[in-house]
Amino acid sequence: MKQDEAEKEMRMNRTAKKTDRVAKMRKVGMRMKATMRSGAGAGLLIASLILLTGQMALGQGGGFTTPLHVGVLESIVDEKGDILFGNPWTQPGDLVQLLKCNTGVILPPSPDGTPNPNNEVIYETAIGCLAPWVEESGIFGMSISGTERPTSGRIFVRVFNNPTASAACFYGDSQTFDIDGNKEFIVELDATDIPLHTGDPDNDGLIDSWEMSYGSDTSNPDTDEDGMIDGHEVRAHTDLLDPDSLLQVARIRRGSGTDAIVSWDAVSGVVYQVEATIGNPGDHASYSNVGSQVAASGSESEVTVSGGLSGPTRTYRVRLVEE
Ligand SMILES: [Ca+2]
Ligand SMILES: [Ca+2]
Ligand SMILES: [Ca+2]
Ligand SMILES: [Ca+2]
Repeated sequence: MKQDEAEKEMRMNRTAKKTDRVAKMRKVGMRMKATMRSGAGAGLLIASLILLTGQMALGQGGGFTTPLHVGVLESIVDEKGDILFGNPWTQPGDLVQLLKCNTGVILPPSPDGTPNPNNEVIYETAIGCLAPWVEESGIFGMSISGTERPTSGRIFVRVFNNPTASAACFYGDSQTFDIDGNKEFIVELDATDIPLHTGDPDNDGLIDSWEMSYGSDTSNPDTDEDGMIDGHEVRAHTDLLDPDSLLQVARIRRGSGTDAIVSWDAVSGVVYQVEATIGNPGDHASYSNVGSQVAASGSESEVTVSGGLSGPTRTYRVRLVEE
């Protein structure tokens, strides 16, 4: 089966596979442990760990350190709600970091993804890195042992929406976790929706992180040059990279009798309000609603203006109704 077909099938099955969170927590924990026991490389890792720590353990009269298992149980989505890239068949997936909280709190990274010095990176992996029999996309797991394994302090997980931090435009942080003996850290992180680039140098209402996400130009307010600025296109759910996609009145035509029909390019599910003013739209023209709000169900919507063709000349416009 091709990778894209496999991924599609996995996505279709994703919802069905998330029915029992508690059972799954146990299952993933067991899988992570099984990886350490059964994998050839993992076996060597454990053996060397015992050799390294055995002497210390004997001297202190305590046990030696076992791996710390860290993992997420639900698929993480990006800033647009799409599942992060990476599964056992597609690597490298989006970047996952395990970091320290030296001051007890999480501090934001630099715009290039570099962590604050108080949030030192302990370990890095990628979305999709886990035992190969875990089928979901958008999840990860790690087993940390040896000198990388933290034995005290507070930690957290940071995930980026790209395989490299410097190319990412959004990230997400988990809850913090206090290490207390040998633990499984079940990561709570729903989405990578915190922007790394918050400036809007072209003043189009869209910060650079979102411009990167949509592929628009961070130094051009109207990337597709259709007359509608990038930020307004996002709000109107039109395509900011397609000059044929914008909010505009398509035509005004005759209805029955003196009725006029005003139609406009619409996006399904978006709500609009037609407005009119008498005469030409001068400065500070006062518009009033024509008819009720319209929830679009196709690529063009219309309202009938009763008597719209009689009486004075009117100018019509369509307003986006935002929640
Ligand atoms: Ca911008
Ligand atoms: Ca722009
Ligand atoms: Ca535009
Ligand atoms: Ca457009």
